[in-house]
Amino acid sequence: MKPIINPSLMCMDFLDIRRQIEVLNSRADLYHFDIMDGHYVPNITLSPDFAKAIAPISALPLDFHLMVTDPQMFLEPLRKAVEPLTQRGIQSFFSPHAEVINGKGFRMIDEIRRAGFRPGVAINPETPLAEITAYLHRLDKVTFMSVDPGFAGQAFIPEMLDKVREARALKAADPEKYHFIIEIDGSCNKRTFGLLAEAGIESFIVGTSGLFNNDPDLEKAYDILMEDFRRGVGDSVG
Ligand code: S6P
Ligand code: MG
Repeated sequence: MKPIINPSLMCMDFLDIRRQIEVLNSRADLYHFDIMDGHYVPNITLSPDFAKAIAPISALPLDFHLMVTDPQMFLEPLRKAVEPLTQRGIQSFFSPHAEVINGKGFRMIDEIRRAGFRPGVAINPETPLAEITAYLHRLDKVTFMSVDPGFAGQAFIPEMLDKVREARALKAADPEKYHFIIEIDGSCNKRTFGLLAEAGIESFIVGTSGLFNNDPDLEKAYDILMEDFRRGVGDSVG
């Protein structure tokens, strides 16, 4: 299966945004777009206004990852921000954290769909899969965090891989019921690609360690990423 490559825009060079988007538009599959509120996580990154600036020059869906205590608050501003994409038939993702939506998960998923997004959820490394199984069949994507959310450049947490294998087994056992994309977020790079693909990851969010730190020239950095990926997956497959 062809992997989904999802560059994390918070790791871009902010002094060269337009050119980097032009480079990635013809290479990547999604744009991972971290939204933080300084409350759910102790950091602040991208914003709805920034999404509004990116949408007209993007050829790819935006993949919003809501590291916020009130994801609902961001639905309407982000729906508006992606209108230039929606008008071109490109549907973006909206993924709040399971840890904040549980208790109102079904309603939240309905609201995300009603706003025109593909619904996902993100789950922290220590959160078990059981926390999302009630509504898993309604999701288009699950983002498994392999670092605690909030910062780029953190160390990979291998303990979370069992949960990914569990999700893959569920999906394989009942493909009629489940259609969610299995995604990883955090420290996705040449040291982890093999492990991740072997566990069942289908979509790879690449940030500092997998893409942007590979080379100052983003075209070269992307070629290195793809070479590392092929090598990593090849090695693990044997
Ligand atoms: C982290 C955020 C991620 C990072 C990405 C960075 O809170 O949700 O999307 O941007 O993990 O990648 P790396 O290679 O620096 O860990
Ligand atoms: Mg993220």
